[in-house]
Amino acid sequence: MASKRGKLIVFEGLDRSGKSTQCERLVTHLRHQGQKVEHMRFPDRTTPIGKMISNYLSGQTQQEDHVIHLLFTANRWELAKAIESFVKEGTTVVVDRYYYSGCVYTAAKGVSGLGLDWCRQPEVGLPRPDVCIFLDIAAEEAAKRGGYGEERYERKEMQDRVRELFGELREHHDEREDIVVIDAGRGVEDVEEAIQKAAVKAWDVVEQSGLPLRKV
Ligand code: FDM
Ligand code: MG
Repeated sequence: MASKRGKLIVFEGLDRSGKSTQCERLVTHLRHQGQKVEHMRFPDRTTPIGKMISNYLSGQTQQEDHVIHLLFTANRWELAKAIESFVKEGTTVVVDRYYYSGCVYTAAKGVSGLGLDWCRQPEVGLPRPDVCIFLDIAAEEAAKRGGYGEERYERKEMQDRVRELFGELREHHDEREDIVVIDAGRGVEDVEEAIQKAAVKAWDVVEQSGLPLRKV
């Protein structure tokens, strides 16, 4: 059989929605099936830009809102070629947060001129996910899971707005066809099963259509 490209699978959701746990579970599951899988997360705090982002999130430094937005985007661009190469050589890339978070978290600040459309522009041209699995949970439910941490954005009002904006992205923007909503308020195993089903479906679409990796 001709060598197949890898898939680009993204997880999104509020803080404490279970993204990291479910990402790891899917990675493990796919590897057990014999797939080559690379696990990434954004922000990738290990690069120089990622360190600036991390310092901003922890409150150690301040950044102008456009600037931090563009740093988050730049952090994706610095790994865009790597993602493309992995996918091309047959490795599936599973990503914990991507440009959807980039758009909604900045837009949720409510700064004049920084709406979803503006926020999305610098993301245009990045590798486009084959599927974005959105783990849906209300901010109150998420907060019950051990509470939020100390980082910037980990506040109820911000999380509520983020959830609303994820909804807007799903309804009105080009992203909508990529996003699969999974009810993340259930037990870990149930959520995992729903994710695997969504992943298989997206996987089959790519295999059957021979769809190349697209761009945002
Ligand atoms: N975040 C994440 C953004 O504001 N923009 C982005 O582009 C990305 C990828 O950073 F509050 C926010 C979302 C979250 C914070 O993310 C740190 P993790 O997943 O909690 O490390
Ligand atoms: Mg966090």
